[in-house]
Amino acid sequence: MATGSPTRTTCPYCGVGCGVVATPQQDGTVAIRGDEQHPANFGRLCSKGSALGETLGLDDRLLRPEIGGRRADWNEALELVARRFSETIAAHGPESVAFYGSGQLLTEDYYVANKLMKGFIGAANIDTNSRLCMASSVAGHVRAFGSDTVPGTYEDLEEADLVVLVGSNMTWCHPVLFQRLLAARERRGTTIVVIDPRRTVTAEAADLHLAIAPNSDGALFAGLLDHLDRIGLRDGDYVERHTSGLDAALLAARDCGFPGALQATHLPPEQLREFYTLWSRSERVVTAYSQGVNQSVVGTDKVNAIINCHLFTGRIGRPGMGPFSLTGQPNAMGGREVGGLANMLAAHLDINRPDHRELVRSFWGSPRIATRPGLKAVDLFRAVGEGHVKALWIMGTNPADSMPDADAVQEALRACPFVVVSDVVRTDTTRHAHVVLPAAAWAEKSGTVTNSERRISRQRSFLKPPGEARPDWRIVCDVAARMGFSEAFDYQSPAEIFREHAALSGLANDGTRDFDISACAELSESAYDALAPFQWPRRAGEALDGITTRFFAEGRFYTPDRRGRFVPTQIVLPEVSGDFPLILNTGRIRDQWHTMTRTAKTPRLMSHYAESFCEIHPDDAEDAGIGPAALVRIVSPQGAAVVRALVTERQQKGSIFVPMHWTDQHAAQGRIGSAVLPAADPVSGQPGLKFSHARIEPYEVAWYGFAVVRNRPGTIPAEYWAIARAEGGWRIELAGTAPAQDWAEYAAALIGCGEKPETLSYSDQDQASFRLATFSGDILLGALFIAPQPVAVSRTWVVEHLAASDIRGADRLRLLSGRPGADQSDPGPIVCACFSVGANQIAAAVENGAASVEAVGEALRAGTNCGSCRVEIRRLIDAAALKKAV
Ligand SMILES: Nc1nc2c(c(=O)[nH]1)N[C@H]1C(S)=C(S)[C@@H](COP(=O)(O)OP(=O)(O)OC[C@H]3O[C@@H](n4cnc5c(=O)[nH]c(N)nc54)[C@H](O)[C@@H]3O)O[C@H]1N2
Ligand SMILES: Nc1nc2c(c(=O)[nH]1)N[C@H]1C(S)=C(S)[C@@H](COP(=O)(O)OP(=O)(O)OC[C@H]3O[C@@H](n4cnc5c(=O)[nH]c(N)nc54)[C@H](O)[C@@H]3O)O[C@H]1N2
Ligand code: SF4
Ligand SMILES: [Mo]
Repeated sequence: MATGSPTRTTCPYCGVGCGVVATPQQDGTVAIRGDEQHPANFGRLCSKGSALGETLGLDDRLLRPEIGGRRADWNEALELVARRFSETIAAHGPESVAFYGSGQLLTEDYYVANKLMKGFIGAANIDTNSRLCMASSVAGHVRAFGSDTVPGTYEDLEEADLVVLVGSNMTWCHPVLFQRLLAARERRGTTIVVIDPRRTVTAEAADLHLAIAPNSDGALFAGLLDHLDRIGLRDGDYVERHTSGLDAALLAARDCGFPGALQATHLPPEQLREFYTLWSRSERVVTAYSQGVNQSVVGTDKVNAIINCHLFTGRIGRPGMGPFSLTGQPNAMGGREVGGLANMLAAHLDINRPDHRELVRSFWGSPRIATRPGLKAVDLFRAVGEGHVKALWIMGTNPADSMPDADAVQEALRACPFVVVSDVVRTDTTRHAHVVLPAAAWAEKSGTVTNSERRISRQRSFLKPPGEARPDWRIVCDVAARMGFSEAFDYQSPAEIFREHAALSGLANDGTRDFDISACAELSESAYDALAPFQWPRRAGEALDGITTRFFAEGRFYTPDRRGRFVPTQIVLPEVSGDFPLILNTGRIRDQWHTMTRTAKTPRLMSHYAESFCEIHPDDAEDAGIGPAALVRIVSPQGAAVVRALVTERQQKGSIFVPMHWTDQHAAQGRIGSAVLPAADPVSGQPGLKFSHARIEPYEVAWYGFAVVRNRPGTIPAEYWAIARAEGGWRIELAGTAPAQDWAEYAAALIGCGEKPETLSYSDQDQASFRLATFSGDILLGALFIAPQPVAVSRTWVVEHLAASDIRGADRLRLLSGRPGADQSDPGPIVCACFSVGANQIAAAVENGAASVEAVGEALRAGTNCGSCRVEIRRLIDAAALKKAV
């Protein structure tokens, strides 16, 4: 089959920043593979990256601008946005308007949005979802280094003897980098320690798991600093020549000490000692951290507690050692480079310094410049709710779901006089927009992104934008022009914006700022097109090659005295409240990306978890009267959500965990953001999304249901539902307080009808249990299973019938029973999304002698592509071994 030419681009999901080769096929699909030449992934992709080709469908894309829900043309929409922003500014001043952006925008999009707000509107009310993600790392870096610098590289993880993962579920969230780490462990015997209150798949793959009490990381690392001091591990020379502030930090650490760390973390003393010994003994140690550190009201202190230990031992900026902040989004780092946060300027210049402001203003030739930091996300939406911000433009993010206290955010949006949303699909946020602008999506956009190790890669378009969709940078520039700033926003291409960004980074820099890519200031269009991934800094005159860059081995920090700063960190023991005795922790699962606007499009990625859940320790479940697979209501002072109970000892007592992903688009009451506390870290403004007060209660229902249908129903008549795409249709979990009058009628409404439908059904006498399947010819139109307790049918096996084309006779009766016969196989819940291999298949392979993850891979291919399910496969092998042993 003839195909289009391959395009090298970058994955739009996580901060690993893998290179992707996309090849459009004759039949309209796009083949996706990892880019062997990309230094982030060397050809590997994870389950989400591999499934990118399946997310490009246009079924729910925004194709045209809309005003008040009606179709509008671009000119009308842009005019309206520019007029309403200009009028609001004229009447109420520049701080009465705001932008809320995203670490998923490209650097060029981000640059122009920041330029428009800070330089031309003249306020700094531009904040982004990076506030929910990386703000504590940024603040911690700035406090310690004087700049927002990630000192190390991915290679350091491979060259370390000890890798400590703090608050990071890397197996699922940075899968390809985790596979690199595991491969390095194979080669050199790296020790991996995971610090996480939950026993995650990452913790299971580690050599040591410290299941600390939530939020006790600060004490853990303060105790470590004290320990390092007591055993004489100070790198006297490094500390003397390159740092300041040690005395105060040591004093605070001594206050905590081993007893303080013990008290805060609740760890067994020997485990704490083991960790301190490991860390002390390994010169080559990388402490990598993610949202278990950042998303905390003490997040910045956690970051500095970690950095303190690396500065103290001089273990920074050399191969195999250093603190390492794992960025979340594909362009979290690029957003920071352009100053996309409300307390930054551009190019790592300081908004609080008049000389820096003047530098940027004159470079931009702008009439004014923001003179003080703007509102940070939580405060920003509060100001929207209170009526101080009267016009808001949201780009590439879904705050109606992803902000803490998300119902209050929805209220604020509802009350706001003018809301603009640029997105690629309809979301819970676009519902509140006065103007919806259709943005070009990943496959259609060109620009750059920067990954966790400061590596800038090109994202290249390989499809034409559908309908009237336009790239974000273009939309921003079009509005800027209509606000009277046409000259400063007269860009013809992303390359032109990138050159300007690069030039600004080198302006009056002379080594005074870390971020410098002035080597790109005069990049031609064709050189930009061909740009290979490179790490910053790249100063004017330097080659754009693949050399590795690190910071701070020789000091030279970006503080005024060029010394790195120790920061004394406070230890606060979290309080639990009487009415809300549990700690609600939230985060991610392997196959979903945030609010599921793209990953939910592919059946493969919906098969690992088709429904949201709440991990609960068995004791807490028992106390609350919640059985396995029952529905549980999570209640906090902010709000509530209803999800499936997943009772497991992997969760520590006193805490529960719910994924952040489910929205009103996929479930009736699954938005956990409603229940999340909006309290934020006082230094970084990052909300503590991992720690809310909550209680759980059974969600009492009279009936449970499970359905498969060909077409998504317009409405789903049940108090509880969760819908997921399946091959050939949809799968739906259902529950309600009052049974339907007539289940057959209910089923007909849900399933819809096809040609000459034939229906089989079964019900017990009082209709408490009911089963129905409707066929048209040889294909299944839909099936419904109702029971008074959680429905026990083989989900994966039932769902497979949607894609089958010859269901006859006995097979139909089998389907009605919800279980395969002895002659049929039930794959069980899908474990390997890359090759759709289920738990039952793996168990059978193990039964047949596959005793290792490798052997299972050989038998079934499971775990042989991205590898992120290998820990789960291991778990199944261990469970089988245990069963044999008892
Ligand atoms: N599959 C998938 N991958 C993703 C994303 C996605 O949506 N889906 N999103 C990307 C983005 S934007 C981000 S920011 C990253 C996030 O990547 P991660 O930070 O790895 O993911 P999370 O699940 O948010 O949180 C990590 C862990 O922090 C733990 N934790 C909670 N409280 C504490 C605490 O007090 N201390 C410690 N030490 N740990 C704690 C949680 O139990 C959880 O297991 O993932 C990126 N990658
Ligand atoms: N409870 C809880 N809440 C959390 C977190 C948590 O751990 N727990 N994590 C937080 C973190 S770390 C993050 S990063 C955020 C993420 O939260 P969000 O940013 O709200 O989540 P996404 O679903 O990634 O939203 C991106 C939106 O941009 C759209 N989009 C995709 N491509 C483009 C494009 O090219 N242009 C435009 N204009 N739009 C595009 C998508 O359709 C989608 O609607 O969530 C935060 N919220
Ligand atoms: S690890 Fe997966 S999600 Fe992250 S960039 Fe690579 S392919 Fe994309
Ligand atoms: Mo994030």
